[in-house]
Amino acid sequence: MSHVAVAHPNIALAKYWGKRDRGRNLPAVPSLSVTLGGMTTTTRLTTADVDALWLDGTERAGRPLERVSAMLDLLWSEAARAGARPRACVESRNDFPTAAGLASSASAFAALAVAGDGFLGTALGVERLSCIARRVSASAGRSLFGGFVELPAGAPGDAHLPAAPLAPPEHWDLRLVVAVTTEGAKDVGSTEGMNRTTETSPFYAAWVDAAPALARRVREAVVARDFEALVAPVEQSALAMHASAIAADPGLLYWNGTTVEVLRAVRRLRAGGVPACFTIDAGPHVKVLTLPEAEGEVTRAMSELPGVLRTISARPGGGARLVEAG
Ligand code: 2P0
Repeated sequence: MSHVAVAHPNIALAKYWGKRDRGRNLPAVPSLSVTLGGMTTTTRLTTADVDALWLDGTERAGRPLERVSAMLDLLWSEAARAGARPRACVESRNDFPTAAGLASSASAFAALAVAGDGFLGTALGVERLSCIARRVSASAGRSLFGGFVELPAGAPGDAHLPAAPLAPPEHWDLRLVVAVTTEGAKDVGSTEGMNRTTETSPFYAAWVDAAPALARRVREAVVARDFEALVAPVEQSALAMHASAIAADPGLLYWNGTTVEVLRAVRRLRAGGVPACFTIDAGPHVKVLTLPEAEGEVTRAMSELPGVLRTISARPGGGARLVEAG
């Protein structure tokens, strides 16, 4: 038995940062993302005696394998299947660099949800798969769907909280240029970073208060395909998220010097009439949103900045899907 699924990373225009309920992994704030085409995680499940995990050709044990087994267990129990869950050898590959800050956990767990559902024969449907992926890694719940996707905040005790598609990839040909500012993994992962922010940042409550209105403004701009209206709430969502993280104890400094130079360069471009705005995740890279006619100029401007190692370009893409079953 072998089942293969593919999924793509997503980038949040309105950020998720903080959990309402850690056990159920419910986000404290609503988020809105765009699923990216081009970059792909491919995940194959085959029958095995015990669960095993291979990431980009290297066998992994410990926490990564535990999360994989936990997701397969969730699929099995969600489908109320009796008996022992079949064990799987999971082989997952990314065709994009993990260190590029492109949320490889989102595409990884979205692909695993779909491949696992096929492998186990649980036939749960995309909404329940999104809910299960979200429980393992909240941003993964969004990568089940293509195009523009929303994940609401959870209410305490929520059992069912999937992401939902807002508009297909064809809705708006936004372009994303990633300015890569370092090679290598970040110091503090997203889960640990957001939990530390929740527990210790005096600005966490202000972030949770501000986030819903920002997400609403991002949503309106996306629905109207209004780039000018998108700029302010996208940048404020990223900056407010980072402000809350920077004020944690000890403060989370995801940025490096080049990050700040890129932010300034984006604003210079915009002052010169170029449609461009930035967002930043839990790492030092800057993701620049733009429109097709300005993509070349934005890419050139980013590439010329000292400290920018390279750029990666992306555009809206499709949701997770099974590509092989048998
Ligand atoms: C986002 N990030 O909305 C935000 C912005 C990072 C910064 O979702 O703890 O790996 O597994 O639910 O989904 C990354 O966090 O966190 C993330 P968990 P996840 O894209």
